[in-house]
Amino acid sequence: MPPKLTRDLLERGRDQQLRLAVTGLSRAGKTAFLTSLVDQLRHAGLEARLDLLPAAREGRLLGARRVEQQDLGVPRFPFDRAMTALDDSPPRWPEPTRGIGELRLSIRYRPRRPGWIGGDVRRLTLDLFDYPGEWLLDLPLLGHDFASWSRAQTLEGERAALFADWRREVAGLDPTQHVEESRLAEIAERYAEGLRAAREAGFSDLQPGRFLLPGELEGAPVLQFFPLPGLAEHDPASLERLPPESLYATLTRRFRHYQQHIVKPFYHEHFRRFDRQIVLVDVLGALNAGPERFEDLSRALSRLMQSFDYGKRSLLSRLFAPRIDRLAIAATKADHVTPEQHGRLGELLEALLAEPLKDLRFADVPVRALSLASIRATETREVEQRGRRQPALHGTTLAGEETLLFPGEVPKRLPGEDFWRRQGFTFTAFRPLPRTDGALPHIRMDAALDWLIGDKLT
Ligand SMILES: Nc1nc2c(ncn2[C@@H]2O[C@H](COP(=O)(O)OP(=O)(O)OP(=O)(O)O)[C@@H](O)[C@H]2O)c(=O)[nH]1
Ligand SMILES: [Mg+2]
Repeated sequence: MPPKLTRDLLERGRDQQLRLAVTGLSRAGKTAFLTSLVDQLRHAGLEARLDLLPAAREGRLLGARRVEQQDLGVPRFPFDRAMTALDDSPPRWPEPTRGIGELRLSIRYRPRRPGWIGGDVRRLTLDLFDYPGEWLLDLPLLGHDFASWSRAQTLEGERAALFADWRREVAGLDPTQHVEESRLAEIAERYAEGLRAAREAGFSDLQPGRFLLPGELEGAPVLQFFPLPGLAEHDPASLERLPPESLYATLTRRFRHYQQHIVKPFYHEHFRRFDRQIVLVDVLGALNAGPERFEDLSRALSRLMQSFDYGKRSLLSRLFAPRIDRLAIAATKADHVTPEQHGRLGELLEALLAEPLKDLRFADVPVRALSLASIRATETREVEQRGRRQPALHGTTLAGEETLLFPGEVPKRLPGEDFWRRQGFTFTAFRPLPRTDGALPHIRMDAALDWLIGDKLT
């Protein structure tokens, strides 16, 4: 056995290795979270503010270093590029992620009670990986065949209008007939346009993900399929008997190819073996986007979370079939609201994820809900208004304008009609705050770290 693999197995056996799933849809804040996590741990011994992480508070956390990642065939997570953007003048946000990136951190700490194994300083290896959020939504697609997937792609309300061109084109198609290759490509392009428009309009539940971000698959026939409406009117057995050149059989083949050759490898190579998970959700962004988007996000996340294995770990499962035994759900970008609203944000997230949380409780997997800001973009100020002191946020907009604002109230429960009618929440995108004292400024990254890895640092 190669020495690296033996060391990996030994570390896993001793539980000194964790693989953390940072799960979140597109723009949820995964890259910002990973960048901040690495930066906080690198500065842990000195400048980072990590009071909610006992190992750091007690001075036992010595720091972290990037080491050679597990899979050398996967690109490295572009940490340096992200830091260059954040340290720019004015600071910029890291770019949206276009492909997969891996990262392995070796964290050094002193245990509370030094034992004889490994001396006074121990090491925890943390494996992390980043990917475009768009691709994540393909995981639930693995549970479908072409017919059931087609049925599940319902288009209602505003979404239906965004797909109007595609719907016009697909309306006249007969699943039993042959359709020219170039025509299929055109209709698939109309579908991709619909998906892009829906993303632009703030919707989340968008499949297939590679249509939005094809990477090296641009123009390949495997991306030239679309759901077929009206299949329920046909007898399923007779559909299966249609000749290979029929529209139904052609689309089924392409759908299967997409599943087998694109989604499955992505899932198997990157998403199966996790020990811990943090689900990042841009709750405020969804609140800002209105009721239809908000529900769409809730539905997409519920489906998505069914793709992960949760449960208690044992030595055997740790080595051979890892399962997520602890989970954090986090509302990101909490610096967009004043601190007294942060608690509500976590509660609202719990309401948004009520369905998957029921299943997790049943599987007896501990979950913690919190709100955080991986990289702060605002500072809280007290402002006097009509004789009352009130908290407000100060930040610089992306256009460079210094702004002081009262973002409005976050509802505690799933918002009712009243909230949406008032549209009581304003969301302004800000530049990240410049770094002052070493580590990136954050809110509750230390609480998230404590929940996710703190028990391994004792
Ligand atoms: N104010 C604030 N904004 C944030 C924070 N984290 C992320 N953002 C904003 O959200 C945007 C998206 O964050 P990313 O980390 O790139 O999101 P992602 O999940 O990696 O997105 P994809 O790579 O597209 O899947 C950033 O460009 C920022 O504008 C935060 O802690 N505070
Ligand atoms: Mg990203």
